[in-house]
Amino acid sequence: FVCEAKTVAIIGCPFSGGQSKAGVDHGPIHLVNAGLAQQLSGLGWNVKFEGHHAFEDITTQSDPPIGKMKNPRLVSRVTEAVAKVVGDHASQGRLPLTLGGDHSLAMGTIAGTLSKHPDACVIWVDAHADLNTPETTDSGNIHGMPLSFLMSLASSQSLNYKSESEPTPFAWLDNVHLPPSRLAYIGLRDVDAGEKALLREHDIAAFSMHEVDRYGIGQVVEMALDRVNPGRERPIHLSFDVDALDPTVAPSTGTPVRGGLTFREGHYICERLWETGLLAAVDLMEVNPSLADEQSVEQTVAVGCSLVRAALDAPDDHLSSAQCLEPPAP
Ligand code: HAR
Ligand code: MN
Ligand code: MN
Ligand code: MN
Repeated sequence: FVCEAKTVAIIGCPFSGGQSKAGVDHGPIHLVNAGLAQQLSGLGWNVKFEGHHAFEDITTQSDPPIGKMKNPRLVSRVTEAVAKVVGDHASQGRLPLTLGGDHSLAMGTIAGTLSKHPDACVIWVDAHADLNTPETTDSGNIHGMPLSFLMSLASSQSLNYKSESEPTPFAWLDNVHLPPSRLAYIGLRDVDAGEKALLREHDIAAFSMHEVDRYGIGQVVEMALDRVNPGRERPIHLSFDVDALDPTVAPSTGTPVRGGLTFREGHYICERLWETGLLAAVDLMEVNPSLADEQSVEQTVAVGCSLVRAALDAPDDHLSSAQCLEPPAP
């Protein structure tokens, strides 16, 4: 797999139903208004952007919780629609860039990627594991659960949402199975007890901030790739939650956690994944322009655009090897 067609499809997803704080649905609008499309054109990309997906036709009469899950029908329908949009763009040879919105959207984006590239792997950059099942969740917010659905952990572990009088609204995911061996995390530092048990049980590659400190980001990205993409031939789906960055770098987000990635560490991940030539799709999630002062919002939106440019080969931001200086003699 090589992503040759330099066409990026921006999929703006103003959606907040996977969590309870207002404003994250404004994230994609702010990112686009900051000039993201023009910035990507400036990098030589052919940019396809036809307005944000408002999912207006998706309404649910009533959407009471199923077990602890909040807004299950709405999240299911929106993510199913996102999966189709992402899958269609990928089939047309475009690189889907999805702007969130909350991270429940990744249920759709990754399902969409897998529909075109069944052998894809996922690099999930986040302070959180987003691995809860409908049983292990405390909050009931589905943005803390997308990976359990994608890896079919939810249906095996929590049968009680299937035994409701109606069938699970997530039936559309029944044929989507991301193997746990094809997921690697970078940046974790706020993982629930139930999630830790699942990480262990399924032997999932998880590089927390402890490993970033210990090995450095360069080593961590290689170790992550060695786990999920040892032959460096699988397409890579990058799902970047902006809260992976330290709150001093990206303050405008719903669930900030101190001790996060630096500006450079976040960018390095994006640059290195682009450099593999295997990047198949990118998500940028959880930018919430309602949760900070104006300057912090501007900063977070600018960092978000900058991460996307780094993932899409911003040529000015790193020197070609020919221009690199020799390292100093020891
Ligand atoms: N683990 C907690 C929960 O399940 C918090 C999840 C917060 N998630 C995000 N996405 N911001 O990473 O609710
Ligand atoms: Mn706004
Ligand atoms: Mn997340
Ligand atoms: Mn997060």
